[in-house]
Amino acid sequence: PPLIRLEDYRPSAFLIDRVDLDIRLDPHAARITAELALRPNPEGDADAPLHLDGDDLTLVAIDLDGAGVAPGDLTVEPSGLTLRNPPRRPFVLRLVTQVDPTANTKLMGLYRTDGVYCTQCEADGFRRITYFLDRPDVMSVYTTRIEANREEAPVLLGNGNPVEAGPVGEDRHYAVWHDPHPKPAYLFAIVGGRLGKVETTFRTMEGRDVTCAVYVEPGREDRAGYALDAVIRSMEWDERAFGRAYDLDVFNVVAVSAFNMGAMENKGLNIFNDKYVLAVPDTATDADYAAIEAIIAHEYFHNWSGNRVTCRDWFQLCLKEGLTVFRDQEFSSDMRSRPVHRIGEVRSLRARQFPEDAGPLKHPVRPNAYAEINNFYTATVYDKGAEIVRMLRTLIGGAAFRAGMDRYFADNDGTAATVEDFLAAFATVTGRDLSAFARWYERPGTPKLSASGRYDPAARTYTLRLAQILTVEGPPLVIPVALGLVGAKGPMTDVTCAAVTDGVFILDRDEAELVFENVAEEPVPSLLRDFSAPVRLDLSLTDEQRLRLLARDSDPFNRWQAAQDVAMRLILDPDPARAEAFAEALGTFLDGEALADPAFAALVLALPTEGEAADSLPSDVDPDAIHQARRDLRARLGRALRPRLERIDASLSSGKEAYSPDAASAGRRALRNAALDLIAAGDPQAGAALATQRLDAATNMTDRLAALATIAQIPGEAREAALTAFGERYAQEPLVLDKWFAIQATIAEPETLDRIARLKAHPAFSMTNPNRVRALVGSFSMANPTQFARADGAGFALVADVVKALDSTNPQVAARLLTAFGSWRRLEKNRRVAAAEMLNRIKAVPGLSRDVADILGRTLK
Ligand code: B3K
Ligand code: ZN
Repeated sequence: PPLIRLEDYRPSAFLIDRVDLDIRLDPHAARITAELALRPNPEGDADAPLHLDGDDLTLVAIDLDGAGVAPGDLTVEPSGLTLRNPPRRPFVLRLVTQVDPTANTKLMGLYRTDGVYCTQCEADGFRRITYFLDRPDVMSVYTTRIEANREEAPVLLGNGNPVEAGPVGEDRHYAVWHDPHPKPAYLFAIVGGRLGKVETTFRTMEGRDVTCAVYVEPGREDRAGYALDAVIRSMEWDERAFGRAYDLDVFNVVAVSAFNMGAMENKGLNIFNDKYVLAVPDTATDADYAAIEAIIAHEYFHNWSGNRVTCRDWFQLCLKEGLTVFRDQEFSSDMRSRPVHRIGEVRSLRARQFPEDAGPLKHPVRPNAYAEINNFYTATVYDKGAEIVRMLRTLIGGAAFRAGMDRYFADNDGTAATVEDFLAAFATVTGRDLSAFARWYERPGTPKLSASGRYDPAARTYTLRLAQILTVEGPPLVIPVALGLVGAKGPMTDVTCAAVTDGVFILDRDEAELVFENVAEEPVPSLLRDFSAPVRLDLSLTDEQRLRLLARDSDPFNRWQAAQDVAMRLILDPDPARAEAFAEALGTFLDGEALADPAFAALVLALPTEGEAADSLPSDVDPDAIHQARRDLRARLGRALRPRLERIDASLSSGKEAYSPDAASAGRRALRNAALDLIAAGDPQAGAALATQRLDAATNMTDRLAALATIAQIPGEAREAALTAFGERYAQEPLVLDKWFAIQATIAEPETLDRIARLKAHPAFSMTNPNRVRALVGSFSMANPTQFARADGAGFALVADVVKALDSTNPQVAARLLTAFGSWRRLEKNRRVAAAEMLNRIKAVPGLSRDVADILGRTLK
């Protein structure tokens, strides 16, 4: 597919100031009348024709300032329409188009899910509703009239504020919405359907009363309360943390069941995958509650970082996404335990972004070129993008960061901005040159930070050498390295180092040498505290030194990291004696602190994943060997820690108290469930029995699912009985069945392939609902490395078949599934050959979508 390049950006030849829409909803023939107030863009090409984007549209009528368009002046193609000689003055174009919402399986544009009409326009879905300048730097004020059958769609929602509503004839009705804030088409949305709601009001710091509502399938209103509460907390927080107030009279969230991603920040009308809205203790886990809170916040925060200030072009995607992820991470950290949340952020960065950045799909946080923009909503743009914002804050300090954010919003409000505009705001308020820092946006690959130290007892100095090793040639990056020294009794607070300010050294050269003075004993360096930069740290320490960090460091992140590092080495290079020493250190840690901070302790007990172990190897990855080594280590730890784990299990037993999703309660459940899982690793028989008990006694989904997950990895009748009972109990709960599909898809046994084949025929499974596909097939490809990457190729074939089947109906979801092949070149030979064969089989399919062809082309290159 042809590439679109950043360097080719040109302003649009025309602008659209005002859009008046009249949308008549109908299951198969929705009619859209669009009146577009156009004018030539003074900054655009003065002689250009007018090209409006279109996709899968039927053009019913077109006129210009009330008169027809001469057929010779108009070309209509599948990709849009062109007016050869448009007026060189303001004019109004009226377009009537027709679409079939029921047949829209791509879930882009206007579609219907479970009888509810909804839209998804980012990145380029608005052109599937009407012909338009579908690019984010064309911003318009929208007025939308929606008309529908009253029975079918009693609720009609649009962007902005409601203006009027009323009946139309016998059985139809209408509503008019007006959004005063100019916006790009990708933020347009409507919803029509039979929906229940919960609502409340919020008074902004500016004194505006906002009606906030969450709409869900009727009868599910009791599951919407947590999401609504998260809306209110998000609004309060953005005022407090960033001085950002909401700017409309209503804020609506709608949950729909078929959705290509998590949620969408349409102005005043956020549309959500119902998985990230609906929650009651019997169906949602602690992780679900946390995700709902984070995603509600994320979409709400976009109102400023994304909507009020949007992106000039799609290359600038990180401008809204990286920044908004940073904002939602800060929000969740304030709502929960900051260190625990930070560890979670880094775990997911390493699980998703590091492998992406090391494989064929790697790209800069601001890409230079793309074939299909929907393939660039990646962990790199989102999560590494957020890390860049966090490093900027570390670099300039919290107060200057806040001042720079204020400046950014003030200078760019109502405009479509660039990464340069963002950095300019911080350069202005600090007077600093940020051009070297800006390289983070351009440079793909995860840098390596290599470190080594030397202690001189006579001089009482410690010399630390730091060097950055980049994956592509070029001038150095600016890497904030938060650090400290740790002695036998704890952090060495008396040492000094001129190059370190507030515990941070800024490495902006290829290498540097730091000399610490007044160092009374040989220290262990604690580097990259709180994960101060998205790099791979290369520092060789002994297990004893690392275990000192676990026991004594003041930085919780590095304490956790130390345990991870010891475990990782034991997975890659098993050694019974060192494993025993590790178990002993964990035991001491648990005795001292497990009950004081259970959430943190649960993370310390969670060993690096198989994926992380694979990612740490340069080539010839054998997933079976990694799986076996990790399993053996867990078995050993489970046996060595058994009495302690049982004590933890007993002392955290929740008894009869009511479930609460707060972080402290969730932390206790997490530790107790981690203990259960480790007991089972050490003694599968006893573990299965205990897990079965726990499954029966569970009073909430968190505990029930954790017990089921433990049993699921232990072959035997108890497992099959537990799975059957769970499936029957939740037969009417699609979101719970997704968990059930996922648990079975991730069983690390050869029979899992047959199991998945059976589950594909389960009445609750559906290829047209993205959540179902992701639950069964996505979990398999992403979280079952031994079976997905089977040497016989059967796992690859399973996923390839689904990609092929899905490509013609939902190419976005198909392309996303295909990214699971991203690390295929680092596998050992047999697996590599098998993967290549499957990829080439997909390639042979005629008429592949641009989405899949793009991922495939890059993966095979
Ligand atoms: N902005 C949307 C993602 C749109 C994805 C389009 N393929 C959700 C979000 O990041 O908030
Ligand atoms: Zn976003």
